[in-house]
Amino acid sequence: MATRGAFIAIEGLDRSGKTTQVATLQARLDSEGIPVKLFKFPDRGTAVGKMIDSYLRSQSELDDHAIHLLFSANRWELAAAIEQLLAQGTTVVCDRYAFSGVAFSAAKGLPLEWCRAPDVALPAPDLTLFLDITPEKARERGGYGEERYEKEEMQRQVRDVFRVIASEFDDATWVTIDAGRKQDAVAADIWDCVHPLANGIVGPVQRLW
Ligand code: T5A
Ligand code: NA
Repeated sequence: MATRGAFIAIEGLDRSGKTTQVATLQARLDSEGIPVKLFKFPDRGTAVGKMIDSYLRSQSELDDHAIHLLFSANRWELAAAIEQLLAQGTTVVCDRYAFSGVAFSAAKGLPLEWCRAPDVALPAPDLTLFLDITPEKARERGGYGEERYEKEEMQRQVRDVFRVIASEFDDATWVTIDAGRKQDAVAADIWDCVHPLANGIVGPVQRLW
């Protein structure tokens, strides 16, 4: 039976090592001869992404609802491309996805169900790997940067919302990984989870949510 590519999301708190691990995973998939394409959300390169970038760097102000919808629109801009790649048998790895969208906006106080709504019917990851890190460990990595959400109290609240989101998934679809360890140990756990999906998936892409 024909298979499609696997859709894998790497989620996590700021400084948890997502971008580092996504690059390591891409190299591993490449070396195994598995076609892979990376996406990163927000994608700051699109027209919507430029507005998001300006907001995150505190160069512009936006209503909490408005910025939430822009983050979602940024995913919708790329949803068709993701689906096409999956159909062609390419594994798609996303550095953040809709779960970050919900977690960060709900952490600011917007209702969880309102936050979910604009992402309903987006392609759903087959596997989400949540890189979990304590604020204390994140601080050891040089602390948070200069961007809008990179403050300890905000990150604690985001972590709480991610726990709620995680509880809605089964153990095969959402895996929490202790990202406070050495890079190689985290990468090994990620590969253990991705490896069984890397030769493709039978059946249609699921939908959020
Ligand atoms: N957001 C995002 C929303 O509000 N709504 C949305 O819908 C979406 C998609 C920008 C912000 O937007 C919010 C969430 C964010 O606040 P971003 O552009 O992904 O999101 O954020 P970045 O700043 O690019 O990424 P992070 O700061 O979150 O970092 P990463 O990617 O988690 O971590 P990484 O790999 O860059 O590593 C951080 C540092 O730690 C070191 C690295 O070398 C680096 O210096 N490091 C380690 N050190 C020790 N041990 C390890 N195991 C290490 N792994 C990495
Ligand atoms: Na990153």
